Amino acid sequence: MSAALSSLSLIQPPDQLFSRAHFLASPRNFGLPSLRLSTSTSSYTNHRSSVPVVAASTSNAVKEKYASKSPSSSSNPLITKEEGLILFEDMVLGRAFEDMCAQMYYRGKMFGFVHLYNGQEAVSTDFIKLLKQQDSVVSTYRDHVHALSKGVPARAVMSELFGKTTGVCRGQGGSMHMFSKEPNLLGGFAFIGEGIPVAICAAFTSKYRREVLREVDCDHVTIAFFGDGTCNNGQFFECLNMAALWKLPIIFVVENNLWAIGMSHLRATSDPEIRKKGPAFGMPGVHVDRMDVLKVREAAKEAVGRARRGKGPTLVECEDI
Ligand SMILES: Cc1ncc(C[n+]2csc(CCOP(=O)(O)OP(=O)(O)O)c2C)c(N)n1
Repeated sequence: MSAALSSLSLIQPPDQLFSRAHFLASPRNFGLPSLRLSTSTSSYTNHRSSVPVVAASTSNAVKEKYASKSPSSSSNPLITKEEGLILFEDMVLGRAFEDMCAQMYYRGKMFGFVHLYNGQEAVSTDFIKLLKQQDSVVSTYRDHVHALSKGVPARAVMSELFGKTTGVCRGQGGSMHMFSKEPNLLGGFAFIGEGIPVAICAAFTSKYRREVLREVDCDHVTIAFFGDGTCNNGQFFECLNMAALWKLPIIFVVENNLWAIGMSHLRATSDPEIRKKGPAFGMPGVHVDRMDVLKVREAAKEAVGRARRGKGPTLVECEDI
């Protein structure tokens, strides 16, 4: 643990040290997300809308604060051996890749900042492995593993981090700006929230092609990943509005690790239950344990299926229990 912490601390700018160490202090974050089966979910209806807020779980802090609000329903997290192996392989790839990044950064082989994804693998794997090649993914500045899950070769991502011309962006983007046309990875973004409008454009394109240009087979969906801190950014709200207004085939995936660098989510956010912001705009808001691979997969299947069927956007908040 101490080795992991010390190598991580060397790849984070000083303002990230406390939060990252704090995040890593949880033993669960040293294992891959679990494959444990759990069967209950909870739901309640937002007072401003009839769109349900579905809650699979809450963090302890939020649970204490909102303990009284969650009656339950059920889910059916079934998976075949082959599917399980695909998920497992992708998560192991993500973890091994990031561990190697930590080592290489520590040895001074990479320039700029490098932000790792350890502990969040289930989210990337579960959502992106449901997508087709033509579906789009928009990432954040913590983007290596999203790129891997979307099919960018690990060699091209690592070369990018080394600043080589063989990198996915010819070595000119670096850690926070992974982009690859063929798998429709529409970018990592150093400025938080900047990727969300790009994702809206991709989703709008899909809808325009299907409904205006009459390309009936165009059922492409877009996923935008971002952190809890980004949800206090104006672009998030503007994009929720447009997505709901135009019923766009998009999924907003919030990777809520309870910290925005050194700022606690609970200190910075008037209502820490991010999923409630979905129903406020007229789309479902789902809450799921991001450490439970099967639960995340169920939430992802539901949201991706909904977008593909032309039923509009979903906001999914993935959080530790
Ligand atoms: C527009 C903008 N403002 C401020 C920053 C500085 N900054 C870098 S990371 C970060 C916090 C991001 O937190 P979150 O969205 O929760 O992502 P996570 O830490 O979970 O990856 C901030 C404010 C930035 N990159 N872009």
